[in-house]
Amino acid sequence: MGKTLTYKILEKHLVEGTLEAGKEIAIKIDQALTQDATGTMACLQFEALGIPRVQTEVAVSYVDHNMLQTGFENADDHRYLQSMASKYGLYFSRPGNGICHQVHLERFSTPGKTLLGSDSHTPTCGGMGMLAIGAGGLDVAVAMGGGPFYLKAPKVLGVKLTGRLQRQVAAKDIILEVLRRLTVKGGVGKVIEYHGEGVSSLDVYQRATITNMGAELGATTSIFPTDEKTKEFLRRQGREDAYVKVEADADAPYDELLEINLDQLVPMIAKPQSPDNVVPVTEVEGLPVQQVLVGSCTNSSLKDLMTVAAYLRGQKVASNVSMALSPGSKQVFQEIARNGALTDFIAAGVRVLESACGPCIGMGQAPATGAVSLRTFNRNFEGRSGSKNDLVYLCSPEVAVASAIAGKVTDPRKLPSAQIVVPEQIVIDDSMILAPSATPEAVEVLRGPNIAPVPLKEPLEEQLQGFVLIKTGNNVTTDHIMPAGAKILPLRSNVPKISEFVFTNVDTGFVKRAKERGGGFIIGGENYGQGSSREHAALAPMYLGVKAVLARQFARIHKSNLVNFGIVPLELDESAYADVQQDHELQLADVKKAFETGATTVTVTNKTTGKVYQAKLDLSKRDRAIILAGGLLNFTRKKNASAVAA
Ligand code: MIC
Ligand code: SF4
Repeated sequence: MGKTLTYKILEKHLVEGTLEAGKEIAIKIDQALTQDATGTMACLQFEALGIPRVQTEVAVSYVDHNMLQTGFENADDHRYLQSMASKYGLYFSRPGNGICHQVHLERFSTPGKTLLGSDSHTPTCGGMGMLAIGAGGLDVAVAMGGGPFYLKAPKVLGVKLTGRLQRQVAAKDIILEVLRRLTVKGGVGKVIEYHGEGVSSLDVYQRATITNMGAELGATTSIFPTDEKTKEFLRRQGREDAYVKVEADADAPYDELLEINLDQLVPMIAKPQSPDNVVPVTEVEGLPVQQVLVGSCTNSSLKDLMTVAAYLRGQKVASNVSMALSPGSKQVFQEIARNGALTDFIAAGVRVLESACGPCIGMGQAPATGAVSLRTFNRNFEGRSGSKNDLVYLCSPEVAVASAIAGKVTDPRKLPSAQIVVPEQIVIDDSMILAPSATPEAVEVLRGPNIAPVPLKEPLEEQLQGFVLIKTGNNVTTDHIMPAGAKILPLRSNVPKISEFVFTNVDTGFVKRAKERGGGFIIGGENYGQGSSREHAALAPMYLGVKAVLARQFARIHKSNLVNFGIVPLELDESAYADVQQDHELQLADVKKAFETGATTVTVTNKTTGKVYQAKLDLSKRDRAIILAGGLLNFTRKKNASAVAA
């Protein structure tokens, strides 16, 4: 029988385990990426591992998230990251060079290779036929140190594309349609593999939009095969040597199948406040819009901006709309300046921002009270924009530009025809990517006062006892647990300080309660911890004394982050979840024993209601050992120490 592309790449990189869906495997990582918001922790953790030089073929430290330097904190972080990269062997993509995923796609992505990144949208490079996976910073630090990456062998969901996109229908509409059908938890435990005759009509920019936003499905990653379009993309990047043909066999055994006929697809939009709240644009047509933003790692490529420019040329942004735009990379920015698209933007009244994540992570452009904001981004979780009760809609660049001109949500098929030209020759200039030092001994790592040491946890106690600090519903995101934005992002290198903001957008009493009670438990619903890879959503609760999270079910990256920081993740059935409430007192009497004996349940006594639950303990042997040790750093150090002693 044939093989899927996913399993072909996994097979080539397999270090431990058997390739059977659901079983734990370990794979070799060829490339690693970090960004500044998760990167300072990842780099501090790498230093704590005591390995002198990164071991992956390529490792790149990007600065793209924390760019609003309203105090010394972000600037200090940038300086730390630059000196650390130089000493330990990472390339350093300077602030201004662009969003990590866009730059990595342009300058480093290589078909058939594995990429691990400390950002949930790392799958963007799946558009280049890479197996590109998002993870917590500590997992990336370990991979940079030469360790393998552990994951459950995924199921493979094949998406068969037939037909061809019609005029003004975009790649974004494909992924919005997949989200509409599968929901934000439809991809958990799966790789989404695109195939079928419709693939060849999509260029790499379009494929990357689709794989990027596969993160919103909760998928392990998404991937496309390579072909002439891939070759063409690499040729324009002056990297045709990197081309390798990778594809699934014709009889590849997909665990599940989905088919999308591109001929019939229409422009789509995700309504507030979830990326799977998707409807055809026609359903909300006419809704007055106050803000339109083009950018983010989903839709800020040269093709996207040339599309927006083509329709804006000679037009003005409506007087009720504030439109802003961030180019995905310096390459894109330089090109639009060179070919005149930038002039079209300025003339139309667009506010042009620097090449960075910007408003996507709440760094500026928070919308006005009650304002409808249309964004080409990937997430519209509550409050992520920086404004409470925000109304963020997610759409394609085509919908964004049509609506910006009209001042209301507009079906882009009403736009007049325009010629979209993506330049044949682009200027390649890597001067903003600094190579590591050839004399690392001479490099001093520069740390500012905002950079606090990574807190460590004690080994797992015999029993856990305490109060429920909060009970949440389903699909709680890491943006709910550990918000970002202009006020909080600068504290990413300082866990004691950032922990003051845990759950602040949801429940302002959480931190006080956690402190008064000396820690305790969190109760979560389904898909707990979806969204971003930020390990601060585990690290900061750990710092506040959270000992276990008992949820109906977890999102993949967050569950790993909990394990990495020694917090026990347990799964509750429906009746236990219904019974347990905030402020109840829980006792997990034999928790350590359960970890040691390989038990698959832990007995939880609710001392308030008198009920006893059996919570599911679904962790591999290695995960159990990590929690017993008090987290991955302790575990790795212990392992390294015994290796040295042996
Ligand atoms: C995001 O889009 O939420 C982020 C900011 O890029 C995060 C990483 C972070 O929180 O630093 C992600 O997607 O992993
Ligand atoms: Fe940056 Fe937004 Fe992409 Fe996250 S989703 S990497 S914040 S652009």
